[in-house]
Amino acid sequence: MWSPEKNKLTGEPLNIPQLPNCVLFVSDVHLGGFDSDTNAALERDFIALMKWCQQNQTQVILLGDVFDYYMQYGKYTPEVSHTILHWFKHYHQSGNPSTLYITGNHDNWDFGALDEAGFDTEHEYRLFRTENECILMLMHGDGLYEPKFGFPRPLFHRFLRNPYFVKMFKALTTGKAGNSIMRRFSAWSRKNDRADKSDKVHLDSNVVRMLHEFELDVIICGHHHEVRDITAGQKRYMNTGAFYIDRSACLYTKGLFHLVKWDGLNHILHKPN
Ligand SMILES: [Mn+2]
Repeated sequence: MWSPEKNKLTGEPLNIPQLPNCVLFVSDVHLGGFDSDTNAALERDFIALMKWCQQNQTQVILLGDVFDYYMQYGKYTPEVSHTILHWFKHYHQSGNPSTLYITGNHDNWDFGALDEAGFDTEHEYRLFRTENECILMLMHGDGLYEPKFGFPRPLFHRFLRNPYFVKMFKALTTGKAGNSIMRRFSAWSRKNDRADKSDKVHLDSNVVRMLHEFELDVIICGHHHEVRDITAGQKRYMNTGAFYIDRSACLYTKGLFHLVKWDGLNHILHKPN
């Protein structure tokens, strides 16, 4: 259990914010990665779920790969993001609290547009304290920059996130062309990722290790597109799975975490019994 005197994770004085009472964690929407009908259905279901959260006093936290590929070029933002960024901008301007957006390996290249839409943007991880004093870590799941976690991103992901590569890629392409090239590449890598079981084992085993090594109580992430709800002693690992496949997510309410599913037809968030 977490002790207020120490923070093994950072070694710094504890300053961990409290998680709101009711939170929905969503990741891996991969909007823009499919044919136009599929993209439209995905966007419609996602926005409907965001509205449901607003009506039900539920704070949303996005855990990355909301867009299948997202790279901002100056003022240019990919078209696929416009409806959602517009919706959130309006939502934030209407006095709602800022939505935390932890970027993933498909939508990491934000250069201010997410902040402009009122998001609280994070590229690594965040910690929260729950009402029953559990420490929760949130991340996307593709790895972490800081070596102390022992969970480096795959070499290729690090290359894609490298500022020199990004600068060169942006210099060689227009916003539209660059996003289109990388979206095609994303579709290809998504196909391969799904086939690669070892990636899933890699994420799952690192999460369980980090739960113990850093005295965390709960880790929630996405990335590998399969839901997980694993209890190891007092510790809990939850993976939201992929919204684009299963309309799955995680819900925190009344001090408890649940895997949930969005029923876009009936606008119901199904919780386990
Ligand atoms: Mn991912």
